[in-house]
Amino acid sequence: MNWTTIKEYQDILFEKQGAIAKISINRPQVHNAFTPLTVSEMIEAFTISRDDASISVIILTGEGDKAFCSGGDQSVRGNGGYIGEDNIPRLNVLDLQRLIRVIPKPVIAMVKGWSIGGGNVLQLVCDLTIAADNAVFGQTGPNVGSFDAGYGSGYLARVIGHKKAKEVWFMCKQYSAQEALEMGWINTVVPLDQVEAETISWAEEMLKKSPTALRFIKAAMNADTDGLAGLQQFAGDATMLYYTTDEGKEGKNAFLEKREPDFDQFPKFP
Ligand code: S0N
Repeated sequence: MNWTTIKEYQDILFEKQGAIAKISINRPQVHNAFTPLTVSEMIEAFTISRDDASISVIILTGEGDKAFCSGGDQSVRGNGGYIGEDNIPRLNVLDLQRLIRVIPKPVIAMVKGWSIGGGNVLQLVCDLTIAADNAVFGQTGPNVGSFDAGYGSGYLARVIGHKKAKEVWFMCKQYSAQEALEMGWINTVVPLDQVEAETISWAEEMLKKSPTALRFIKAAMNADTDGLAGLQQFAGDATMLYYTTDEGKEGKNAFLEKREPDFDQFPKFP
């Protein structure tokens, strides 16, 4: 594939091919476990992808064939969170989860190998998941003294059902890609050597679709699960559209021209 680097980072790769961005966790020596730095780099790369109008679809993956992500790097876990260079304990992966949810473009997780712990929650919050046949999914929190009681539990229950979600967390079992597919946890499974081509082909299919339609579908589905925060995103999208209408512009123009607005000229559809 013909990827070009958008920006250099220490812990991630940030690349682009046409309108598709790819963000790869680049710590294969620890199965792509993340530190506060890894997460802050991902937050920046996702923010750039959100703001760049030439990017329409984002792929999140891990470098190498052995792991998508094995969660928080336990070697830097301190009192109250994961410790970076500033010595402040953080759980900044929660900010990244929210960003992936609100970014108004499809985000695809491309999973090869381990998708475990907080890494598996990242996979979960992506809009779609394309897995290689060597992918393995699971949560380890109750084994290693951690848990994600936010999206990692509540949203998981929405996606695979309460009984299965409780099994995932209470038993800490590992599930094959095929088992994950049968649970509705992921979208498809393909042979490892085809996973990138398949992911690109799904991305290219979405590039042919109306971006505003995809944006509203994503926001609507998330509003259902994210409560008022989800509704805020959906409402913001509606406001953005309203600003582009003559009716919206009339209000602003009337104010600036110090006259009464003439809203009568606009149709009132049933
Ligand atoms: C993935 C596993 C099952 C793979 O096993 P395998 O193939 O036998 O490989 P290993 O030899 O174990 O691993 C290879 C090398 O990679 C290191 N490594 C792997 N995972 C991690 C990790 N997460 N942190 C640090 N190092 C890791 C190994 O140590 C080994 O290194 P060497 O060769 O030097 O020995 C297996 O590796 C495994 O079980 N990994 C740990 C998975 C895990 O428990 N992850 C953490 C789970 N918790 C979170 O992710 C919390 C996320 C979070 O931030 C959060 C979010 C919301 C709310 C709360 C939290 C919270 O912190 O609790």
